[in-house]
Amino acid sequence: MTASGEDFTNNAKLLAWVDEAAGLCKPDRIHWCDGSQEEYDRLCQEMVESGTFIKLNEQKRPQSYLARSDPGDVARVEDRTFICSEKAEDAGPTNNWAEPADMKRTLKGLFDGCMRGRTLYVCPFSMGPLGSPISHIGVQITDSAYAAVNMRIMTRMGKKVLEVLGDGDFVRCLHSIGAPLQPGQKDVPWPCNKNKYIVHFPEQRAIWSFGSGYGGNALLGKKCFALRIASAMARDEGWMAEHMLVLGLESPDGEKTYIAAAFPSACGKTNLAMLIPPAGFDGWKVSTVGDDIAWIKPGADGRLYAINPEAGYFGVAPGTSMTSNPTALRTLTRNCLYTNVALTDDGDVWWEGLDGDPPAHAIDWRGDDWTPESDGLAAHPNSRFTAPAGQCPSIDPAWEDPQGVPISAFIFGGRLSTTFPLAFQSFDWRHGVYLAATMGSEATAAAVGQAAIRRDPMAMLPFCGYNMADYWRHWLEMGSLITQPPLIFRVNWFRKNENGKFIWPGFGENMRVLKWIVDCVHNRARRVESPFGFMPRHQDLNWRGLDYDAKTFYHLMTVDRQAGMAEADDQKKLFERFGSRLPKELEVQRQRLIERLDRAPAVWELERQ
Ligand code: TSX
Ligand code: MN
Repeated sequence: MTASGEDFTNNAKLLAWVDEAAGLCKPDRIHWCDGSQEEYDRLCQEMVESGTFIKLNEQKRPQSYLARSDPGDVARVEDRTFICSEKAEDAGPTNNWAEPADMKRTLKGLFDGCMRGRTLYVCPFSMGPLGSPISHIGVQITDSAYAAVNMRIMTRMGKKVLEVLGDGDFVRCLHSIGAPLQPGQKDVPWPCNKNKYIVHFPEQRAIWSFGSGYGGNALLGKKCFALRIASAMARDEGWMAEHMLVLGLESPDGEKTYIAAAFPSACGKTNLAMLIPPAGFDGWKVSTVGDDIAWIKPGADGRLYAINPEAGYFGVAPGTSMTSNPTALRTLTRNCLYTNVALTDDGDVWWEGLDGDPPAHAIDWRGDDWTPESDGLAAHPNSRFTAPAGQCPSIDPAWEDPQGVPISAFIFGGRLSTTFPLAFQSFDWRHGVYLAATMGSEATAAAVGQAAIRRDPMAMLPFCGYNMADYWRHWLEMGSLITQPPLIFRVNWFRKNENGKFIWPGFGENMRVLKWIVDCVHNRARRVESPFGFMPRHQDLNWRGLDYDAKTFYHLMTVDRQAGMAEADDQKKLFERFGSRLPKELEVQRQRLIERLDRAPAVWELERQ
């Protein structure tokens, strides 16, 4: 017996929307997801039978599965991602814009009959703990069972969400892989369409995604809803949707401090969220609230409170190891989904960077035989794990607190081999917003030794659902709205010396910087003023357990006047893209940096302060 929508909800808007979508997509069947373990297990089993999933060795990886995507469907597609606001200026120069009515016509053409021969799954989900005043509800319609089971890990999904929804409103998330089946046509393991569209209608709070089954293109609660649509909701409603990890730091005395941090891709965000304090930090505990997205609202006490809207980690697998992130590896021991990693002969998973010797033989992400002598990679560089957050050993006790956790500091960091020191604090909120807005990260260019800075303001460049200049204005306004704004810091774990070697050991040693930030929060840190911001001296950090001399540290903290000027000059190109929409305050801050550098020696040395 198949249940109909009325067995799940009386929400007239939802029933009407599902009817409308089904009328357009013309699926063979409709399945309302109840979110139960039985349903999850059944969908996984059906995907094993259809060839989409491979069940991993039950002894080595209990209740875990591997999927291999189509080689043309391996990542988010930024050039196919659109923000369809009524006015092009409201999407801004950093987003692709299309006229909403035009785009709707195009999409309706593509979605017409796109689910023939398939099942339409209705997945009601909550971003954030059920019933939290910071949470919001979405419903994803999808013809991908892979998306449905991933959504069950990444969000709170199913019947219980509909009870909370009642007759309220929700974000409409319509997804199709765009691969209808003719009667009798044999399916493939990863159906998708070459023609892809990831489309957001921020004013209607709606998402239409066509042609891809992968990651952020298909799990619409994550980047599409929790960042692009939510950032527009947050602007309208006075809160913040940010591309940030949230972690807790507990001192040996039990003093708890929460920090949120934004980094562009390839900076090791998940590693920082799950950091293990090094030797010399006995009694200190780091706990994980979230590794990717934070929804942040002002509380009655004038502080900002954050929740992690997600319920799982959709992390990059390659590079995850006992040295980079033992906590993640312990999270991955069971109940996980893997996409585009390698399969070993004993039914386990493997990826480049994992500890130990590579397997003598494996099946690579394309499904071909692989040995260490093979030319290509065994795991795709963007291969992923989907893991339930609740089984992370460092999960914070308050990670599902509906009130969220109070944020005391924001950290912004890029991957910068020159110019930027390890850590500094902004002079105030507005200077901090400027430091975040001008954040950049290096993408190694084709030319050898050349590294181009890609500006990635607040790590939101691909994820801001409206004009980035308006987003900066919103950040500036949030600072005046709250009486106890978090302190703002910039960090850079990636500065290199003349020999191209990393000066800072990174990873767990970053705890030394985090502790200084905690000391700043509680007004017990010594800081000195540099042209960039407030800095710690060597004696202001705890060096117990690490042999790191003052000379190397001061080298790491140097501010080169010429490099700083070149940076300030380059920032101008970013600001100019926004014309008159740029908040004046940001240009004021840039001028002030130039003035401070003008007054500084050619090489500003912390040592001399
Ligand atoms: O994740 C990283 N973090 C943050 C950890 C909490 N990575 C991994 C690269 C990003 C995906 C880092 N890589 C970090 C870092 O802090 N730092 C570096 C650079 C680095 C790489 C290797 C060494 C040191 C620094 N090795 C040795 O010093 C032996
Ligand atoms: Mn991310």
